Amino acid sequence: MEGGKGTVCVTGGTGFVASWLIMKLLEHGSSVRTTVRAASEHNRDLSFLRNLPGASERLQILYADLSDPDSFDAAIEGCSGVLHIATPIDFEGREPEEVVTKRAINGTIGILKACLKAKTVKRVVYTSSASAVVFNEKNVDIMDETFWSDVDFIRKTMPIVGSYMISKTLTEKAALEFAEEHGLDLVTLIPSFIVGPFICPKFAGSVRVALAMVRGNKEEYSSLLNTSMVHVDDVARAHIFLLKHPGVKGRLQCRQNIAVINQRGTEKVTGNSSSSSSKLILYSYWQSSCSWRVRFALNLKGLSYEYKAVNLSKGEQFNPEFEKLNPLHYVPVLVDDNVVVSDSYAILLYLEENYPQKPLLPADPQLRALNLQAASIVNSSIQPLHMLSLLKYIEEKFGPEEQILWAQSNIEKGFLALEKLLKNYVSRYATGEYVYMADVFLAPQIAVVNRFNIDMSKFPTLSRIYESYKALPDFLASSPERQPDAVC
Ligand SMILES: N[C@@H](CCC(=O)N[C@@H](CS)C(=O)NCC(=O)O)C(=O)O
Repeated sequence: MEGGKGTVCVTGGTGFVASWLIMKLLEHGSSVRTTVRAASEHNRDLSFLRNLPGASERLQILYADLSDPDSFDAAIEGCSGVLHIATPIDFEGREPEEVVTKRAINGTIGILKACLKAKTVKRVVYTSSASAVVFNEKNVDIMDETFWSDVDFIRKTMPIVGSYMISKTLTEKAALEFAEEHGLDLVTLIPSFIVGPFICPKFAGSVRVALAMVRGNKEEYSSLLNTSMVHVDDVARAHIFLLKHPGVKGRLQCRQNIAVINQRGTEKVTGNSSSSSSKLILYSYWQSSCSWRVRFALNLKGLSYEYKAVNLSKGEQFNPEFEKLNPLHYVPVLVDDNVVVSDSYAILLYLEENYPQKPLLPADPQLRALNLQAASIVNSSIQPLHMLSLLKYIEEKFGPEEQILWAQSNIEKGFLALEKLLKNYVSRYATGEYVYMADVFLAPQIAVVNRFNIDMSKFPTLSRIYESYKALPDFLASSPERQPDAVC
């Protein structure tokens, strides 16, 4: 079979997606060239490709290897479209990350050079991966095509399995840059977690993981947490669509449903992204800033909860029933099934460990420490010094004047320290562009100080980030006046 008008080259033909795509292209009447690695010639039976309907007339299999970037020239020569799917996968960390990445980039650039040499290639589709998008510290619900994975973050958090994610991220960037520089019509397709049937003899890795619960493989459950999945047939159709529609440019995500699997691993698989546990109960008082922190955190993590009001002005915190939950007689208290935890700081750490979605502590050690420190300053060195019971005591002992002066001086001391601490990290939020634990503690704290006539112009950083908090729906929904026990 000669290459010519309409012939499509698919790299990595023995893989899960590529083999399915070859089958679909043949069904559509296309002529296909595919590449497989020569090293596997002796131990790999290619009959699953050769026996596909239409293969004997319209499928040609050639040897090429990403380790030899020039080896793709023959497969690409004369083709009108190239679908570059071949990619090194090494989740066991057998090779150093740099080796995997170098092979992926050099191989891809070799393929793109072959496309330029051929002079017949009108369109290239590079198959990237959601791994090139989602692994970063950006604490948002939706990541579109403008998001990139952060390779330093991957190196820190996934030392063994990270080479695939890093190589996909850097290869996609390199491909886009090369195409831009050389005027090559290239689009990148970013499928999420691919599932569905397969024709290749090797058990497709993502399908194996998707079946973790069926196979009872608990170690693999975590890969499925909040995972966006897509059917292999849709991925194949997206490739074919992109070949035929040169007007579509840039990066394109290809995803379908989101499987939300409860952190405990087995309990639920639902069809939407809002979580999960209906067992959480929060004992709260609408005006309590400590309760507000927890309400804000629960909202950020998308956790629904039952609200149980404890009326502090009526002394309900001293009821014997409540005392069983917190012998200190303070709100908030969180009950999660049979776990009871009080003190907002402890609750936040509990949530972080048990509901890790939307992390409230960044991975970077300095930023993490700073978040803990800022939260702790609010929790131990500001709020306890202006809490109602203490102020009442001061008022009784020393009079109302002393009460307000005491509160003001302690709040200002804490705020001044926070201004200095955050100075080099602050951006839209306390420690950067994302809402973390420092913000969860700071936002309600700043909100309540108007009770004490604090001159906030002395604290420009805190004033600025407070403006950002006021634009956050999760913060607004947790505010006192929107609570069921609010008396406004
Ligand atoms: N460090 C604790 C402090 C809790 C606290 O002070 N709660 C206040 C409301 S913000 C309370 O329950 N006060 C009741 C009282 O003083 O009797 C936390 O963060 O949960």
